[in-house]
Amino acid sequence: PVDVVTLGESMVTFVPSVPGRLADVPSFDRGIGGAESNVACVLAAAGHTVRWVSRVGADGFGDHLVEAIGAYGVDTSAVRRDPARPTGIYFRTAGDRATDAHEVAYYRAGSAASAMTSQNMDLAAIRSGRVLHLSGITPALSAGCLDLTADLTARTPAGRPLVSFDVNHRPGLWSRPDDARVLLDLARGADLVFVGEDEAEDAWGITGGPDAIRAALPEPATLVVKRGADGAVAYDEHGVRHTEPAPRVDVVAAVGAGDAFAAGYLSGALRGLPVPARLRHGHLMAAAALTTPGDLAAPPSRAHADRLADLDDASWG
Ligand code: KDG
Repeated sequence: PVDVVTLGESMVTFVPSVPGRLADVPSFDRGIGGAESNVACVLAAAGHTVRWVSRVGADGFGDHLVEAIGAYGVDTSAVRRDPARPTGIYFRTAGDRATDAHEVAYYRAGSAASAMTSQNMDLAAIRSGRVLHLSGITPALSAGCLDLTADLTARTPAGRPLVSFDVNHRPGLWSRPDDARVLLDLARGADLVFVGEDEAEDAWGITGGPDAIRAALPEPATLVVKRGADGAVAYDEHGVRHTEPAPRVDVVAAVGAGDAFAAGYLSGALRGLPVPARLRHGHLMAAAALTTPGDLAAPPSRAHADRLADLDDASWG
């Protein structure tokens, strides 16, 4: 089997090279985004076999996504083309340096990916990797996408792949009021969960930090709580808590950093590295994303990441 299968909507992104209001931006640089394909691309760059599963329109933007994601070495053979629905796209501002607040304009309602369901997707193929990586963006897209995510995070069938779930709460995408409850239920079905400390507070009202999040979410064998510049905390399947500081970087844009972090962590896990090294690889991949304007940065190679992860503790945090 491939190491990792990811499933989710990807979009062609339009991000300006200059700061300013969306209303004032004269031109945009084209890129690619989509939390789950971002994870796939970073994993492929780290030398893993990865398949990205989705639906895109039978249009030029769909061609671009399949070609660009494929160029990272990701297997796109299971991506289906929908002649009746468009590929999603989105525009955002370069972001405020101080607050990293972005204005975002999505054009994805009714997209090909939003029409994914358990009926029109090949569940056996989606479950065919060692790891299945999902995120809380997919269930926000439509009722069918929510059912699909629920089926894939259900603790059946026996022998399912390790299910990795990044909470990725995007309040602007949800059209139902119980998004917090839905995300908590989905996370409970996963084996490995990534969540931001601020995200857990915004979505679930958990204010007590990583230990309080673990108390509210004991089911996943492994829980990783991201604390931005303050590092990350992992609770492993043996009940051990690991903390790892993050390297200091000048943030250009935080979009995509969580995806890169998840990919770095998963890469370390697939290679059997100890949990602190998994967190370091997460931080390193996130650092690459934090220091570039687009959603997806060119990550360091595996050999380069290994050298950085082996730097002594004084060089970290
Ligand atoms: O994590 C980054 C993603 O949010 C971005 O690439 C776009 O997938 C995306 C979304 O739905 O916001």
